[in-house]
This record gives sequence, structure tokens and C-alpha cells, in this order.
Amino acid sequence: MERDSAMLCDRIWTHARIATLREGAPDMGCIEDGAVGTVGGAIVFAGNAADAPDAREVIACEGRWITPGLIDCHTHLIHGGNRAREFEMRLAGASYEEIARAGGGILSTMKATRAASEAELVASALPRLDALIAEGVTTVEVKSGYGLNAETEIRMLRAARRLGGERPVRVETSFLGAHALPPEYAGDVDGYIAMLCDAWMPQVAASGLADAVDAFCEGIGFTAEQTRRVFEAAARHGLPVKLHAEQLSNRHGAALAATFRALSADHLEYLDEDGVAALARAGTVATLLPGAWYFMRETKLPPVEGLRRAGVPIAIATDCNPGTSPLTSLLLAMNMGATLFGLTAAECLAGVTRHAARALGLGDRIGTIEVGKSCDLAIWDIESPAELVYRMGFNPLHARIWSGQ
Ligand code: DI6
Ligand code: FE
Repeated sequence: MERDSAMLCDRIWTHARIATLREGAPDMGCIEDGAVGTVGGAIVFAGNAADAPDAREVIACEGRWITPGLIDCHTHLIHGGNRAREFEMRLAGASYEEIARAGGGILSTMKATRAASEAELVASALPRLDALIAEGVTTVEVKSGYGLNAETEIRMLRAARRLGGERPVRVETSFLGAHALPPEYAGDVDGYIAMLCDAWMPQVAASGLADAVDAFCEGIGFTAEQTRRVFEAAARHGLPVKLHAEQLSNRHGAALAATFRALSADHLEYLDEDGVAALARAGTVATLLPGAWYFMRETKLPPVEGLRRAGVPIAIATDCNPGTSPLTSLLLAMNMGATLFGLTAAECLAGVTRHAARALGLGDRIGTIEVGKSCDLAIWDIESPAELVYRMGFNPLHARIWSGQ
């Protein structure tokens, strides 16, 4: 890029090695002696340090690496209580499904969440959010789904939104009313889905509290047919959809999600070839959640090679939730993506930046270091980007920039 002598940046980070993660660029789009400049929170320059414009404030990076700020595109950060006791039961031999059928699982978190005030939900989520932020996360998705009544689902979404006021981070929310069947509707799944679609969805849409609609399509969740009704209701209200699909069995949820042009289909261990092809055709992101796979000691691997061959963008997220993935480290999720799922270091990094942005419908605003995008950066004390994936339990973050600050 030519030096623009007329431009004056608010701030410029210079003499850095930059992994821009630009689409189509080889080698993570690296720039060896690079600079990033911002005006009003947006990136206005990303290129060679020698071509950089002037700035009011110049930050010398001394050869440190800069990546896009990390994006955790699938979490359940807002919830009451924890499930350490159920973890102990599983260690003693009980299965997740047995615990769920005995009234534990999602329903035990539902009880704790219903009992918590909005302020309590925010307060209990903040330490988890802070752990993510400390590792360079600048955008986080947060789902409802532990209220399972209108009042508590709305309270969860409100609490999620409030996280964005409490910390310098972008929060995207998903309405996951179709997470589990609440006890009030025992024996009447269709009644629950009808209530969710006809009464709650309009309220959620009108409130502006949800950026997307999610569902749990699974044996212990909802069938593909019930999920379809939820998606149709979301579409009627102009809300994009995403789906927990093919985590414990193949219900062909991903293919259904693809027909609704879902932003993402998440988990996908049991995804088959037709499902892969459907995602590829729709441009739907495959979000892999290795923390849940690890914590549940699953053995069936997601079809990474098939996704790769079909050109499906792969994202990685923590799935931070109290039952199946009490994980608050996106760096560790990257390491698991590589070690357990066989992703390359470059795929892991794209999975928490460019592809994660797309999984939130924000591919044109965040996720790469390019002119016009939000200036969300992570600056690292590392020798190479692969180090972010390689270490376990070590945090080399030097600084985190959100919206140019
Ligand atoms: N899939 C999961 O892994 C979480 N939700 C979902 O739909 C589990 C949620 C929980 O057990 O609390
Ligand atoms: Fe989840």
C-alpha cells in the first residue's frame, strides 16, 4: 500500500509481525515488518511499517506478533450454579444421558438459572468472561437456553447483553429456547415448541435481545422436525439461525440447518457426507467444540478431512457451559482442535478469527486485520503463530486492543 501522507491515525502499532488471516492469503497472510493503524475504532492501515501513515500515538511492538482479536463463537457463559457434583457422578461411572434423564443435566442448571437475578447472572459470568478476555478474546457469543420459560430466557439474554457494557468486548447473543424440554411441558414437546414459536419468538425478536436463534437437535433435545418449526419461526422474524447438530448421534440437523442458510452448525461429530455437502452448498460454517468432546470423553471424531475437502469453513469455540464443557480458554480449545481433531495450526487460528466471525454473521466487520474492519487485535509474546496452538495452559498475551483501544 502507498504511504498516505494526508492520513493521520489515532494510533498505530508498528514494527510487528502481523498474521492478518486475510481470506485467500497464503501463510496466514503474514506481514514481516508490519504496522496497523486505526481511526475511530476501525483499521485504516495494515501493511508494511515502511509505508505506514503518521499517527498521534505510535506503539512500537518490537517484533511481537499481532493477530486479529480472538472470537469465541459458541458459549453458554450466562448460567446459574455449576455441575461439579454431576462431574463426580460421571467419574463414578454414570453417563451424561443417565444424569439428564434423572433430572440432572440441563434441567439442574435451569433450576439454578431461574433462581438467579439478572445481576447475579452477570456477576457469575464475569470471571468466565474475564478469563476469555485475558487470552485476547474481543468478541464472544452467548446463548440463552437455561431458562426455558419466557421470563428467564429474556433475563439471560439481557444479562448477556449487559456483559458487553461491563467489559470492552463485543457480545453476540443467541436465543436457545429449544435447548431442553422444561418440566412444565413434560409429555408435550409439540406444545412447548408451539409456545416457543408463537409466543416467545415474537417477544424475543421485538426486544432486539437476540442476534440469532439456536436449537439442540438431538435425542435428548429436539427432533429435526421440531427444529424446523423453530427455524421457520426465526425466519418469519428475520433472525438468522445456527444449530447444535450431530453431537451424540446423526439426526441430519446440519443438512436441515443448511436449508435455512444457517450461520453455523456446531459440534458435528456424527456428521455424514451428505451433511458435509449440504454445509458446503449453503456456505454454513462448521463450528467444532473439542472441549465438549474431551470433557465427555467422546470417541467419534468430526469429519475434518471431509469438511476440508468440501471447503467448509471450520471454526473452533469453547462451548463454555457447566455440563459438558466448563472451559474458559480459547487457546486450549485451539490446542485441542489440533491435538484431538487433527487441525493444522493455521486452521486453528482461522477457526478463532476469520471463520468464527463468519459463524456470527460478522465476516465483513471482524476476524481479519484488513482496512475497514474493527480494530480488534491481540498482541503476543511468541516466536510464531503456531505457538498459540502448541502450548497448554500458558498465556503469552502482551496486549489486547478492542475497537482501537
Ligand atoms: N450441547 C452441549 O454440549 C451443551 N448444550 C448443548 O446443547 C450441554 C449443556 C449442558 O449440559 O448444560
Ligand atoms: Fe453448546
